[in-house]
Amino acid sequence: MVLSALSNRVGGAAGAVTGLFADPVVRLGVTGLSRAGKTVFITSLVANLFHSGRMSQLRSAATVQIQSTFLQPQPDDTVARFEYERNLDALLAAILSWPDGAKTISQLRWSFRLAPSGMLSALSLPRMLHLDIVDYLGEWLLDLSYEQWAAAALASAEKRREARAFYALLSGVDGSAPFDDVTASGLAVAYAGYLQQARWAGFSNLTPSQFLLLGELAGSPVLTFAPLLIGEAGKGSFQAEMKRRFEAYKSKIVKPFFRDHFAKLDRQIVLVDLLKSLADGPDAVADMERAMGAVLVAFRPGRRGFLKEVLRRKRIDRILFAASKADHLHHLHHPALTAMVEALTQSARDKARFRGALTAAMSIAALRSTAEMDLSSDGRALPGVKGLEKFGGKTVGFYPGEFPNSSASVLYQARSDSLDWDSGLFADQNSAPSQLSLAPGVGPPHIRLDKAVEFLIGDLL
Ligand SMILES: Nc1nc2c(ncn2[C@@H]2O[C@H](COP(=O)(O)OP(=O)(O)OP(=O)(O)O)[C@@H](O)[C@H]2O)c(=O)[nH]1
Ligand SMILES: [Mg+2]
Repeated sequence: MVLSALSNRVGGAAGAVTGLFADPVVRLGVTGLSRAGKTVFITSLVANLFHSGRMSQLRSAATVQIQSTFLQPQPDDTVARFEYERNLDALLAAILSWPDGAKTISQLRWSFRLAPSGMLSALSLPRMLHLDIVDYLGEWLLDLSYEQWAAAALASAEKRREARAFYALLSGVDGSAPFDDVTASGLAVAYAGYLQQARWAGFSNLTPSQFLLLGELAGSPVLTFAPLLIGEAGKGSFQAEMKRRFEAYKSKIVKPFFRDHFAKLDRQIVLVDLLKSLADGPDAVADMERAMGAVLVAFRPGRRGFLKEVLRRKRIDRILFAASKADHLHHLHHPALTAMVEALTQSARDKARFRGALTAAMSIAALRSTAEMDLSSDGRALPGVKGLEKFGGKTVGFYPGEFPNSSASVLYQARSDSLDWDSGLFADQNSAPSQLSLAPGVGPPHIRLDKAVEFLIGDLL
């Protein structure tokens, strides 16, 4: 019932606005590694803007600045539309696998009709503000050379079962031998196959992320390369051609993306699924730190390189770094989680602040699918949560284990190749979202989504 009410408004409102091009447009980027929670964030955000009953921290809503909000047709002809309706259906039906998996970028235009404010408000007409929400994958290769990327990619792949077939092929490749197309495409297919499987196994740090998409460039040289063990190799060699293709990939795919999309963003949220990495152990946190390091390069371009050039004219003025899926933890653990995101993104935040951007770190859940409960063990009360079991559908209580309370120690252990956390095991809850039945006027349940939105766009409303 709620769904159809939401859908109706989507259909009915489109095209009802005049002056489309004169009104201010704000572009909000939503990024993170794959599975970080980008799709759920945007879906829940839009649903909660439609029905703002759970958005009390969004001050503008409380002060009735917002007269109405609605979706508009996607304004950018060459970018996929973010499939809000389909994603909302999935969210309301508690479907676990999301339909729009790995798409490089998709976008949605959301418009606000705002009450006039100021001294002449009685004489003014309502204002319009368009918010373009851009969902894009964070795994881009930026200022890395082929050698640096190959070393990092092989270091991650080496430890993963999913990479065995690729390694078997790689061992037969001689980088100094003359280039040949058949070997190159065999190796690239094996490498893409490994990335695909590693993605399903839940790994992050899967580059180049475009290998995970089947686009029109599949099979072309810019997407037909793989990391090699770097050795001596001359002109015309297999290694030299892999390096050339890697550079072509950067200039033909990465650079246009940053020029056409990233460089136009005004506001940004970076989502990080830290809990999953914590549960997978120090190794996984180190892996995610490396991957995030690559993502965050975009927010602190160096003195030289194409990024600096592309981003020269424009800068993002607010960036929120958010740990997603915080509903997996009792609220007593949220400050420690936030401290960890702060530590992980420290240098990017410092640099962004230096460039004049406002930054913040938070723990949020775009879709709350648990409730808090006290569990007990040996007479000790443990702050936990309860949620639906992923397979089986029973409600179960969950305590993650001793939550590491020092972010410095977590990062130290991750960086020093520890096998397990000092404090013992830490588990991530893997509960299923429960079937949502929404009361009129309220969107999906969340944690601090309203605070996040207030930080990101509250000043504009
Ligand atoms: N409990 C809980 N689960 C969440 C939340 N946000 C996302 N998830 C789950 O995390 C998984 C990934 O979420 P998505 O929103 O699809 O992540 P994504 O970043 O869009 O993933 P890709 O598009 O594949 O890169 C899904 O199974 C979601 O149900 C949240 O706030 N709470
Ligand atoms: Mg997604």
